[in-house]
Amino acid sequence: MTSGSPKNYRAGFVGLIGLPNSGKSTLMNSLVGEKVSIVTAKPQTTRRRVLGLVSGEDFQVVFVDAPGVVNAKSGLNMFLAEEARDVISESDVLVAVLNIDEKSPEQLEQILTLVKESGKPWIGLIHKVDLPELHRPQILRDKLSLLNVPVIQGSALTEAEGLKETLLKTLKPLLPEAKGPMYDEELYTLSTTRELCAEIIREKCFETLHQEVPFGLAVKILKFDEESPVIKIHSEILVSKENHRPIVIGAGGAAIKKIGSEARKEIEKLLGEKVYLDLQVQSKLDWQRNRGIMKELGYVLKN
Ligand SMILES: Nc1nc2c(ncn2[C@@H]2O[C@H](COP(=O)(O)OP(=O)(O)OP(=O)(O)O)[C@@H](O)[C@H]2O)c(=O)[nH]1
Ligand SMILES: [Mg+2]
Repeated sequence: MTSGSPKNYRAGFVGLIGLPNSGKSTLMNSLVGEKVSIVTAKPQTTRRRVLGLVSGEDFQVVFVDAPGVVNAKSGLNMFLAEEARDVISESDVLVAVLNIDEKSPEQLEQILTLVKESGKPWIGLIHKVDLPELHRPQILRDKLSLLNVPVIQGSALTEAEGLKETLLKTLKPLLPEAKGPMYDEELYTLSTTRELCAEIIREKCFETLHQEVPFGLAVKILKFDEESPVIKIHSEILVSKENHRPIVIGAGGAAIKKIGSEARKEIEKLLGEKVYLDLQVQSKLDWQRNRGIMKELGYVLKN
């Protein structure tokens, strides 16, 4: 037991479960107070779970940001589906993130079914309430009110502080009792610096590139050299089709320059030091169907 931990200490893993684009990663960052998970306007941004820690006097929550729930039986999408399911089964408590701008109420119901069937304690979060309501969220509220679970609402974008306070207050009694914190209270994520850098590069690719290109793209850090006066990062952007390579590079190298310069600035902010960032674009045909490459990239759950 950590000396000084209060008697009623609680700690646990809290999975954020929702559809792609429901705002899980935005919520995660606002709860942690740091950018630990990348955010874009495109669905299926988050691919692997990201852990973000919030510690208080008598509690520690490890929030788990999962990929949006999708139905798929092969390739990268199957990994996303499995990863979301795994986060559900490994969490102590779940937050169903239900975004009011979702076009399909049936899909939102699928999230409710998943969290209900998990048998875990959970709360419903009606999210993005700063937006005009699109698709009869009152039906959702009525459904939630019958389920006998705590329901809160808010916007991680426009009222982050208030939402954090309400969410933590609602979550705390649902967390398992614990002798003390599970992780160092100073930590805010369990991602490594390499992982954070690779994700920043991927985010800039998502922002710069369109149509199907970002969805078939992965980022690998080849070398992270901290010995030299300027930190040198060598990274590879993998594309799944040969004709995506010139798109990532852009006319006269314009796209890759933009990705590189935006990623470098953000990595420098993260590391607090000057960085030299080298980006190479490689095509590996249909890497999403190649188990060896998927594994190397961390997109395989079971061996
Ligand atoms: N209006 C509004 N937009 C939001 C809110 N939270 C997130 N967004 C926007 O919704 C989009 C998706 O946000 P993300 O946080 O990446 O969503 P996600 O659920 O993590 O998405 P995936 O990783 O693809 O599953 C981004 O454009 C965000 O800026 C919110 O509270 N209000
Ligand atoms: Mg996300």
